[in-house]
Amino acid sequence: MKAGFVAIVGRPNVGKSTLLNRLLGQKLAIVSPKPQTTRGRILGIVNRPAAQAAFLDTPGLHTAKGGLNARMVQQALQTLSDADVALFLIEAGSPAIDSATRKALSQVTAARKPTLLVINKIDALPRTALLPLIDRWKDLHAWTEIYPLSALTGENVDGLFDALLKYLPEGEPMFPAGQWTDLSERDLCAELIREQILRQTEKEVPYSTAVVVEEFDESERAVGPRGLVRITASVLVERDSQKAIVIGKRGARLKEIGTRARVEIERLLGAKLFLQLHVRVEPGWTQSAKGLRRAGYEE
Ligand SMILES: Nc1nc2c(ncn2[C@@H]2O[C@H](COP(=O)(O)OP(=O)(O)OP(=O)(O)O)[C@@H](O)[C@H]2O)c(=O)[nH]1
Ligand SMILES: [Mg+2]
Repeated sequence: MKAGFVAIVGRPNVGKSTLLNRLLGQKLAIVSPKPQTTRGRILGIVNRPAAQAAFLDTPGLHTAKGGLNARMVQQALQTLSDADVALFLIEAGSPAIDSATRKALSQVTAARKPTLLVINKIDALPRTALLPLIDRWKDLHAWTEIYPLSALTGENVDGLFDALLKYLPEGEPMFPAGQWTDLSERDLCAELIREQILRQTEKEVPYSTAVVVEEFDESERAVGPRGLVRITASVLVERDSQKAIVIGKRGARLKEIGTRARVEIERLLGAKLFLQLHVRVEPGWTQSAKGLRRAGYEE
């Protein structure tokens, strides 16, 4: 029996969360076209007949100047140092290796873990471009393996799982067979609401927004054929102008955010959802310890 932790690390937006969801075969981590979507460590457990791999999705490694962003990078590096194996994700077709990428690489080197280089998004690359890309990357670190795949289409993802099994330690499963994550339904729901805000707002608004579930009422969850869950959530922003954007003209934006999040949450919970959203200004919450706590980002 093999069992261990696999950290998924890399620069923002390379597809780490998409890969986690693909490995799990269901949606756990939120995904968006904007960088810095993931804000914390996300555990997803995959069981196979003779193996348990506990994948840890992480926030993208970037240059952070304090506050929420520094906390995100810190969590990614901590997760990397706790893991047995690392997957360093890059995206095919990304331009020259810039200084931020070099820094991320040096952080992986410092962690001294067996590390596979995973080249994601090969669906978006002409096949002839892959070999030059591998050439450019192969000597930048002592990779245990180099693995091109597409997290979006699933191409080569099963092969990745088999490839990393050999680097997992021998051991009994760490989590019971039915467990797939350690996130509560409450936190998952907050994330699904935040995902819609990321997708439906622009500029700095996504980065100034947090979602806190204030009330999660399951008293009618077992009632009727599908049951009902009632959620009241606060959307935190940093400024009045951002509040106006999130609410939109006559509340249209907030309504759309709620409608789309509801579809996703009902799928997750297997119940009907009654969702109430309130927008609250919490000045500069991303920059202070107190603000981070209020937004649900405990130390
Ligand atoms: N074409 C293509 N797009 C992909 C692939 N994997 C992910 N994407 C897209 O890349 C964008 C970022 O994906 P995420 O999974 O959120 O990336 P991430 O690395 O988790 O990003 P952060 O959490 O911000 O660090 C999304 O628009 C995805 O749909 C892939 O294999 N091919
Ligand atoms: Mg992510």
